[in-house]
Amino acid sequence: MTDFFTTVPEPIQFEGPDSDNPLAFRWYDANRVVGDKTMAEHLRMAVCYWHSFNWPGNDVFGDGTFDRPWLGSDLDPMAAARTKMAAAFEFFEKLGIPYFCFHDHDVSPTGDSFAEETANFTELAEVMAAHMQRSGVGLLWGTARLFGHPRYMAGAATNPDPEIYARAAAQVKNCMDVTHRLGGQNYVLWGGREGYETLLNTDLAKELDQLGRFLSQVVEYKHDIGFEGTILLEPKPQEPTKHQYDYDSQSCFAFLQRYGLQDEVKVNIEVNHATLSGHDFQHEIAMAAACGILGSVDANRGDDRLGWDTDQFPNSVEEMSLGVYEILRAGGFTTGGFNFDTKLRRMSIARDDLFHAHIGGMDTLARSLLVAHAMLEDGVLEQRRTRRYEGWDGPLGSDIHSGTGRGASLGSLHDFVSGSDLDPAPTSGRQEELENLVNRYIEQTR
Ligand code: XUL
Ligand code: CO
Repeated sequence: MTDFFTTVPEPIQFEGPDSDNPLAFRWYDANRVVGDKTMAEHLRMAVCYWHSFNWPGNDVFGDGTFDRPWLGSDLDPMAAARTKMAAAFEFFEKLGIPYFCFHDHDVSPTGDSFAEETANFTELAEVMAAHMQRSGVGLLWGTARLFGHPRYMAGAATNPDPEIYARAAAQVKNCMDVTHRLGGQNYVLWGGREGYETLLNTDLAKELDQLGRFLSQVVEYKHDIGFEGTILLEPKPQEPTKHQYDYDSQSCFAFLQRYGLQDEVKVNIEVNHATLSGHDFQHEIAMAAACGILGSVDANRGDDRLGWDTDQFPNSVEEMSLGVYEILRAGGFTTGGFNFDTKLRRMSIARDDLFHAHIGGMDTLARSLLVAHAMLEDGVLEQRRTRRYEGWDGPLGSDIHSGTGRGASLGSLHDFVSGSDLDPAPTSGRQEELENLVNRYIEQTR
């Protein structure tokens, strides 16, 4: 271990809910068994490289505020990348997190040409492999930064210029190779520039076809190299562009079906992106699960008062419990997990702020897992939901679904209703009682 995070000399330990040690876990006990898996296996948490190690703490109005000595422009870029990597792995190990995630350009300098970019990345991938081997920290996912460089200002796959599509494809090939080499569990595509600023200069239909073609080529390449991880789209409705094509889970599903990719690609749902698209996190998870495309999660939340991606650490057990409940109902993660695509606030400039932030996020998810598991295990919510639909298990429901008997057509349903004194009574949805029930689990679960 290096000694960048000197104020946190030892790995973070679990001390239980009554601990008042701010540098201890109160809920995340990696080996605690919850149902059929440990907490670590359920949550599969990851630190993101970009906000934690690559972002200097600048915003559109002000310069960087953070103490990240490897970000100086006067440094040798390859040496700086190695220093940054050593500090990142020191952090992962001291935090005791099982995974991390990166963009190609977070871990490797771009250089002056594509050849140099490729050589740098290939070299640093081996350094990363050695850190992973030594520390046991795994790669949850890799992704290519197809939105930072000016060449991508009008999109990567959806660019009006096919040469830019080609440049993006080459970059993604490199990044998939490295992700595969490092045993990555998933490969992510977030289309920050795959959208438009104005329809006046945009051929929307052409751009959708380009995006569909790009994703098909990614899937083909995955099979060519034998990558066994999952390809994930990360929905977001807007920011940086006015409109992004991967708007939310439901529109991603429609897009995947249109290009025949619904069995090949899943979604990486971000809490803050869910709320930006006008949905609850719980909704996005439930929708993806219903469509069979639930893959992974970026756990960062937004701020109710701000209409952009603030990328804050999760701290609402209520919000996360409802999301984790839907994840468990869907059978839990397979290759996916919870990535902290989270930013410190710009004034959190002490080195150990990064620990406090992740400890809080990890404890929030651990506690949410306990609540969600208790709700599912007791089965009361599921029984209530099942009972609400039980008519559909009867003869009328099955006639409608199978298109037989009374349910064969609108005409046969009309005959059925006309020939009977049918007058179905509405029943209560009991929302408030159910919400109180959820609060009881939150209060009582230990
Ligand atoms: C941007 C975002 C990205 C993706 C990876 O809003 O969430 O960091 O997670 O490119
Ligand atoms: Co994200």
